[in-house]
Amino acid sequence: MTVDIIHYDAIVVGGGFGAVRSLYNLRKAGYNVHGYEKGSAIGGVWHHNRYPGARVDSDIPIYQLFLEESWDVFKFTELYPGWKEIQAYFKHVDEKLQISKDFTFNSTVTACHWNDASNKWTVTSQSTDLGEIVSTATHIVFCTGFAAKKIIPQFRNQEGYKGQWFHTADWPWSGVDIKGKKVAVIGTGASGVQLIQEIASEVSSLTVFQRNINTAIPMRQRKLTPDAPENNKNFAETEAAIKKSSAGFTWTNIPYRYTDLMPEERREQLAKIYETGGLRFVSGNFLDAVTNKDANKYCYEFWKDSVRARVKDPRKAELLAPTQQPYWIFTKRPSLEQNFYEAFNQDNVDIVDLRNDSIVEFTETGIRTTTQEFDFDIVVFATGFDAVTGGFTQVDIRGQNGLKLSDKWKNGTFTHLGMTIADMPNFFFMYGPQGPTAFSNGPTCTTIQSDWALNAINHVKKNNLKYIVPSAKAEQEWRKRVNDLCEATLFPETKSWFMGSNVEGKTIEALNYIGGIKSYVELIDDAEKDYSRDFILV
Ligand code: N01
Repeated sequence: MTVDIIHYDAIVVGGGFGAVRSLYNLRKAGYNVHGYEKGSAIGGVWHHNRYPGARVDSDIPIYQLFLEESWDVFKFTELYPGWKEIQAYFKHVDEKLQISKDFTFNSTVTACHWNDASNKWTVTSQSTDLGEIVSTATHIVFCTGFAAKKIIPQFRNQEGYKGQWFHTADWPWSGVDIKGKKVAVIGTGASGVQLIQEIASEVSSLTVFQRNINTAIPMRQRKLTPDAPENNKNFAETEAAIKKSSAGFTWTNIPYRYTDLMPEERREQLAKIYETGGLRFVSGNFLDAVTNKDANKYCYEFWKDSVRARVKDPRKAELLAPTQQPYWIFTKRPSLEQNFYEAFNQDNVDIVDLRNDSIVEFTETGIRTTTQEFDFDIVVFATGFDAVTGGFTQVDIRGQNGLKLSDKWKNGTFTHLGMTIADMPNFFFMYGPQGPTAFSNGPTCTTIQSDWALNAINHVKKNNLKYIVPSAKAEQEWRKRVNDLCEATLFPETKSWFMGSNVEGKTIEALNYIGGIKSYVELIDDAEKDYSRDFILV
């Protein structure tokens, strides 16, 4: 039996903010577009990350789709909504915009191959319901986000462990009964922090395996009523503000360098942003907080003193906020926390310092370290992701002349504008490598990038082109720009997923554009004024 292969003008891969906006944009512009998503509904990371306590750390009103048609109708109940509310929001968006009707869910894209003769992409996906699905497309809009490939470290005898275990990004839909259980959490990134503070009071014991500290910042969560200003902002003003921002927020930075201020002014400025809460303390800090070591040390000292005042046991306090600054603050992603540090004041919560006591192996009943043995009912891997590039290289993507993307990026990532790739015609991606990604919230970054992709696709159509693809030169220049910007900061000195250094063997490089949203918007706007400058148009 032969099955007809369906051809689309564009295929969208993924189901999060970027995919929803891209699909909606393209459909509205008259394209025949279809989406494939591994999960059973739209939502992206919010569909997959359902661990207890998972919540966003960008505040309302900015953490939503900037589509007029869906704006102002959904009223959030918290400034920083949890995963259930964000899933409900996506459901609302779906009812309003009918996104799902153009999606195949439970379907993981495994290959995208460009055909040089037909100038089409062949997309293969594996569906849990329908088996292998093959379709073709003129354009691909790849929206798998930066956290599509989990890291589950392999310890000796892990398979011999008889208890339950999960990665945070794979929390069972049916939930996990953690009440009264002995639980281990490995990892103290954003996922670990959120999980730990949420479950600490429910479990009988919680053992946190910490390798590096998280310099977590107070979230200062609050409830929102439907009438709250955050639920009723002017749509156009908010969108305009985020596009001129540094990190996709509506607030402005401290307009001073550390060196511009007197000691008492420094403290006053820091205290103000710390008290307001949220990521202001991270990306709205002194202008030189990640370039000037003295400024950075000052911020660390401020943060450390604040945390230590909250943790009663001096041993735990020293592990959570060490006297000696362990790395440049802000060069690993700080989380927002609610009662994370107070959780360690409970007798049932303890920390194992993996820098002095490493995990030797799993046993049938738990974990053995160099100095201790533990029994656990549940082990949670809050161990993060092969971030930013892993979601691309785990798919068999092949461009012109059969070039495999994973080969092309073997010794370093090359893109143009963090949205297009030489040798990969009509291929657009967002919230991925060399874009603002880690230094922007998702809705902001994907709003800007999906609109740019739409314009490029329109350009191809309007000019009767077969394809658009960046030149190798443009790509080399963009890579240099991204890496030069990062080199001028303290980021390269820290091991983190920002630099690819959380994955053994991965190239250490700047994976994100660090120049801020405003300058990024200027650069990509400029690029579309004359595509022929940096792109090959055929
Ligand atoms: O992952 P991570 P994440 N043995 O990579 C440790 C976003 N996010 O899922 O620091 C022992 O940050 C690792 O230790 P170290 C957000 O952008 C957002 O938490 O490498 N430990 C680290 O502590 C975030 O940055 C939200 O020394 C091991 C942890 O595991 C990004 O996603 C919520 C280990 C991994 O931390 C990733 O966050 C959640 C090993 N072998 C996530 N391997 C919100 O919106 C790793 N670790 C709030």
